[in-house]
Amino acid sequence: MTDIPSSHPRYASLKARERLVEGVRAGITSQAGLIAHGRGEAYDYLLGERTLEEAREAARVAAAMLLLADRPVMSVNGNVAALAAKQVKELQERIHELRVSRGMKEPAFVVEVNLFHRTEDRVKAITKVLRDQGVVGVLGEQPNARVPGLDHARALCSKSGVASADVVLIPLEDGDRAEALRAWDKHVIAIDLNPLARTSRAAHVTLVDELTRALPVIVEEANELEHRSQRTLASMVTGWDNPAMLVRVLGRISDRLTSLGADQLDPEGI
Ligand code: PTJ
Repeated sequence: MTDIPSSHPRYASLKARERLVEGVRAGITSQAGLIAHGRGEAYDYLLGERTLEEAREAARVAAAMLLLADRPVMSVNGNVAALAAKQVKELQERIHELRVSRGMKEPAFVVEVNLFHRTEDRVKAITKVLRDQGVVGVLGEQPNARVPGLDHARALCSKSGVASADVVLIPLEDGDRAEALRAWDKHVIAIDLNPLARTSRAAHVTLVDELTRALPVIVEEANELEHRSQRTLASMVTGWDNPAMLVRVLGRISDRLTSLGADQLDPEGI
């Protein structure tokens, strides 16, 4: 890895890039994953590289969905494994604990490796990264179901994972697959920095936020919901208006661009 000084103003961003480049070398991340990350970075810059109030609100509703679900599943790909295996473990663990304490019949929060550019070697490598981090019951190595409407290996999934899930959390998902999951009657939670992406628009709830920031926010919001009734959680979910939230995020970007433009014209600015 390149030695990046922690004093560099873009330290966190450069480290994330390094983790993905290393992920490609280790056979975890696809080369296309590097391009996807670059697109995400551009949107993050427009958002101000912080968790917006809209993302926190979405995280609260996402947490409610994960606590209420009969069978919640999180899908993990090569970018997620390289950037956020630790946060995946923390989210799985906490949601499981909260579901146990709420007396859910099937408290497990299943993690399944689902790849767009699927190769069996990458599935194996990602599964190992997740297991080494402490993620339990990782599915994906032996797919025995298909997402309807998708062709090729990107349709593969597991009967006891995505296929039987009622709620699916999809960080950094391809738009086609997100739409196919929704058409399959799954309740979809997306994490995507691009509010215009088909994934963001197809999801029932979208966290327009950077993955490594967003996953801990879902944990924080789930903790806040610990003692709320099932009824209260259900009304949060039914009251959520995802398209309206996406419009608010676009408004934030537009305001930020306007204010950055004004700062650029002011030599004292920025
Ligand atoms: O590992 P695989 O084979 O499953 O492939 C994974 C990628 C991400 C390459 C694949 O799903 C893909 O091609 O995705 P897309 O269609 O490029 O969409 C990825 C979305 O994630 C884009 O809208 C990006 O803006 C967004 N994104 C990228 N990095 C981040 C992100 N969103 C949140 N946090 C990030 N760190």
